[in-house]
Amino acid sequence: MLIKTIKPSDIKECQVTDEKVYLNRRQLLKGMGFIGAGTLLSQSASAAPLDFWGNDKKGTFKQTELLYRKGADIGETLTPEAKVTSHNNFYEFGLNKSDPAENAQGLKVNPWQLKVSGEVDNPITLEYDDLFNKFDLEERIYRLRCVEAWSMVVPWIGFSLADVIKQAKPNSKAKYVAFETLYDPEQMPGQRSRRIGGGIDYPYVEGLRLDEAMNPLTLLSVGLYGKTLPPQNGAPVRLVVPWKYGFKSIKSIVSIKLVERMPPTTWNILAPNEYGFYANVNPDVDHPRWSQASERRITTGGLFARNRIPTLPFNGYGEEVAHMYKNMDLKRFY
Ligand SMILES: Nc1nc2c(c(=O)[nH]1)N[C@H]1C(S)=C(S)[C@@H](COP(=O)(O)O)O[C@H]1N2
Ligand SMILES: [Mo]
Repeated sequence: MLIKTIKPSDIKECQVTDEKVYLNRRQLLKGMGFIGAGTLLSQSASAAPLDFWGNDKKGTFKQTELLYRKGADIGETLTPEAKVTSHNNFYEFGLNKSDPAENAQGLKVNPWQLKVSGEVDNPITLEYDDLFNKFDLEERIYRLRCVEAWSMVVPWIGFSLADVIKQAKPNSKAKYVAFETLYDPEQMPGQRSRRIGGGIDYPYVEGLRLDEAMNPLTLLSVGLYGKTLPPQNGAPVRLVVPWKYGFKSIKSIVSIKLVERMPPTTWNILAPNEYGFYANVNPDVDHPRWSQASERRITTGGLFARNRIPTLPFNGYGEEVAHMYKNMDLKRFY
């Protein structure tokens, strides 16, 4: 156990995450009128719900053990489970990194329906149990690189999105895939209040080109660290696209729709000059307000662990994915 010399309430979240980027992203929302100055100031005053070091957070949501095929070691130190499940972005439950773990524990995930529809010959609906029984579950250890320039290494459990799409039999019109998160304001405080939810027009939506969706790396995740996903990580099923910025990896999905045209995506709608449709991790294309050349790897350590590492093109997955973009200007299609 770490001996804490600093009370959690003494530490602003912006010191824990990357201070500059954290403030910048909030500043954007504030400028758009979604966060009052009071909100910015009250961050440190509100009691931190979690152990600051992230070591003791368990949550009240019941996770179940999964049966799965072990994944390949990628030679990276895993981010501890306590960090993966306590440092989250899930704006439906609030803007602070600790909000999702605090506010999402009551999310009802069973029953759940995930519909696969649109330009397909065989529309399918996956019920809660289908998410764990219909496909072989395998572990995939992936790097997750947030656009805010922090990253983690997470042992996800799930199955290839391609397996699901193949079952639905896309027709010749299908060119893109559109994803939607649950819309349930009663359960998601950020959907009831523009202040809590960052002014996003919910439901949260995301999209991929069909070849990106069919890439073997693209995962539908139903678990992490050997158990079902906790709500803050997107229970019961979320996307994981490891070569793209984290915001593409949409959580708590209820709809996957094959479509003809490039679908709208949440962060692109909010700030199109800052967040593109593609959002491939790229150290050579900076965010308009901060550098993407390096990232803070969240491993162990607390306040004093720097862990600054260079960011890799396609988050290190170039061999698997660069061919999909070989004729594209990645500065233009950011
Ligand atoms: N529905 C929804 N999905 C979401 C988000 C969100 O706010 N809402 N945040 C995204 C962002 S910005 C990141 S970095 C990842 C974080 O996933 P994690 O909390 O499991 O690490 O989820 C992504 N998926
Ligand atoms: Mo992110």
